[in-house]
Amino acid sequence: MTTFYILTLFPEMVLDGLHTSIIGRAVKNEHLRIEAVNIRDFTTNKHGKVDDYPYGGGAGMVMQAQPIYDAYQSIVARIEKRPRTIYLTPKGETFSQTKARKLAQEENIVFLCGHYEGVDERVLEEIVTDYVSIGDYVLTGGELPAMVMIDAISRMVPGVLSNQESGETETFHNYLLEYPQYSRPEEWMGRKVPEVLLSGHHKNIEKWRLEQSIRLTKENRPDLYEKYKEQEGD
Ligand code: 6GU
Repeated sequence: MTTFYILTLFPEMVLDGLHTSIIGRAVKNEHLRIEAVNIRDFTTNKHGKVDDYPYGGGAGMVMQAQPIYDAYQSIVARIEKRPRTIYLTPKGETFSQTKARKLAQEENIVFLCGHYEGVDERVLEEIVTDYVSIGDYVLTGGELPAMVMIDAISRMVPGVLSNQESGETETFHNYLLEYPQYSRPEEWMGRKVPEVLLSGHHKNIEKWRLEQSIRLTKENRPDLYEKYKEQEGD
């Protein structure tokens, strides 16, 4: 069983988001555990203050080291070895399906969600094993990136998806995007389902889907298409 620990100032945000749909079902079926640890519960001042002004000046506030470290220690005290600890930051390495697949093999993963202008560097040096970004844009905090990562990692954990919901999806498998899908009715708003999909001819259907995947990848993701061609040996 994989356990995700989320160090955050907004525990209800991540817990609400991750207890629905397939991930919620996996928690219920005990394939996953998701625990939010409220950093504010570990402050030592009466006001529950977790941030302060940056040394050297500048805009915004910095999250202080002590409450984060104590919240982290409350997790480490309960598990055998030092866990993978991911700090969500646009300065990190970009997340990918390959990283999701690897992280799905960990027993425990800690996510540190920062806010304000950042986190005191010294606590990062002390606890963080991986710096991860989810893409080239800036968000107001690490909670949404943590939820994105937990969703992607969870679906690679054995038992989380049913046989119907395959983990090795068409998209990103062999560097191609998935072909278009259709369901009933055969005609909707004057648009017909492609004839070949109604033919029952499996070879032709496979060929059509591969052509569609190649076309979509060329159009939307020329970078992926280059990798596909390399892998195909041309
Ligand atoms: Cl991981 N954090 C924040 N704050 N913004 C981001 C991000 C992470 N990844 C992309 N943008």
